[in-house]
Amino acid sequence: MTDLSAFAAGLADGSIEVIDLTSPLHAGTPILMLPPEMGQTARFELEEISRYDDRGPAWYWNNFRTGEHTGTHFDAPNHWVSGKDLDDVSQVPVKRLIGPAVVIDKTAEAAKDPDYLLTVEDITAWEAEHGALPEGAWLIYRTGWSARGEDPEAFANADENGAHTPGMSPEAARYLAGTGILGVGVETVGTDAGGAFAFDPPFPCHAMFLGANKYGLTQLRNVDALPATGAVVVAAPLPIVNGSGSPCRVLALVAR
Ligand code: 23J
Ligand code: MN
Repeated sequence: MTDLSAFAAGLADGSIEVIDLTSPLHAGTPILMLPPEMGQTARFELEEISRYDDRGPAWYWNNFRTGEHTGTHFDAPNHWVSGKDLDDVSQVPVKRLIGPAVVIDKTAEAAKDPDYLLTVEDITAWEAEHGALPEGAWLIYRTGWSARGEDPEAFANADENGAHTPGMSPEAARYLAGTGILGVGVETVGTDAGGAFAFDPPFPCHAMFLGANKYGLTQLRNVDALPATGAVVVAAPLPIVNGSGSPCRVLALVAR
């Protein structure tokens, strides 16, 4: 048996489980809100073309409108000025959409402090326990935030000072940008913390990861079903030519 036929057999008999890390995409899916003077991303919207009616008697179909960065989505390097000459979402090598997943769990910290920032010490402590971050890995930063995913207000967690959602420190972003990981996947609306507009540099995860030809995955669900190491994550953004990102189906494969 080849490795690939063993893999197919594992999928068929359930010894390899497929877990959907994607949030459902609908008009109520939370979106990022930037300061009002800035351009805003669009919500997801469906526009019915026909539904087994006189516009099309035997078929149902829709047009849709959405921001590239709406819902569970992929950040391509050209999304940020630091990566402006790097790949658009259609140019990302497909080999770099799939990799081993490592999970750093800061659910308890984020429950106590919604502005919790992952530190370099958190990452080096994880590495002391589990080994160095593997080359070509997706780093999944688990915060428990997806429990708020169907409540846009709780998900944004904003007050007069802006959003209070967990993220990573500029130093942690710099540290990770220097590793061989593919990118980071988060449960929140974006890879940066809610307060990251005011960080130095602003939005450090976007600035450093995308500038280092790495990627972001957002609004992940079900990451509590992943082991700390050993899962494989597959990210499938649409190949939008010149696109800066795309809504994305994200699947994890876990051995049971
Ligand atoms: C544009 C500006 C700031 C941010 C973002 C987009 C995202 O989070 C995103 O979806 O890429 S923080
Ligand atoms: Mn994005």
